[in-house]
Amino acid sequence: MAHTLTLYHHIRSSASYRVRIALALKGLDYRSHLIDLSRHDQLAPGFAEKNPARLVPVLDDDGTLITQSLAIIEYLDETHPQAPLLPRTNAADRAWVRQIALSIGCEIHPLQNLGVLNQLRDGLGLDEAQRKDWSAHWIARGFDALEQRLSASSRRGAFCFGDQPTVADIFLVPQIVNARRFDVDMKPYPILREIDDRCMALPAFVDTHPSRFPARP
Ligand SMILES: N[C@@H](CCC(=O)N[C@@H](CS)C(=O)NCC(=O)O)C(=O)O
Repeated sequence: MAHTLTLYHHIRSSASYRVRIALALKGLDYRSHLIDLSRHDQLAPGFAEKNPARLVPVLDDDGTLITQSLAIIEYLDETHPQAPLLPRTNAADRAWVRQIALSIGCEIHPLQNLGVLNQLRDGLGLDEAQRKDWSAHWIARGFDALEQRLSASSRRGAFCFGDQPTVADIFLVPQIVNARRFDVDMKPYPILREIDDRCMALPAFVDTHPSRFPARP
């Protein structure tokens, strides 16, 4: 089958992992183009044509370029309606799911993005331990609110919303990978851990996990 989708992504990027999960949940085949952030591939001249912000992921659907993991995932959800990633029930349910994704994508993840951590090191002179504390602080603050929101909601089921994974879970699981990387204590978040465990029983989350990709020589 001819590939029409190409994903520009980095193995350890949580925003990239989100899109890999969405593609897997929908059973979509795609061409994988790795952008190694540790080798600054995102700064190579050609990549700015894909994304002037020089961030991954980028999806190329036969020449249509899309950046921002949530925009990519919603695009995939609209163009490939099987295995819906947003509730088809009503607007309030969809807003509820999106608010979880956005609380992670806008309020947690950007604060411990590679560029921010590099600026804390190069611009403000923070050492590795200080940068780790910084990341852990913002993740814990975001997870406190998320745990509370999920514990209080009747919309929660086996997953963040109901009994099928949605965009909310797609954002949550990669953020938990980051949390563990920054040694965030996950004990205060039993609901988040339970949902993570359920997701990690699904091939779409396991097969696309950063640890599944061979290290580049
Ligand atoms: N809001 C964006 C975030 C994209 C993003 O921050 N990507 C990171 C990797 S997770 C990146 O490319 N960082 C490269 C850098 O900071 O130089 C999305 O959801 O796609």
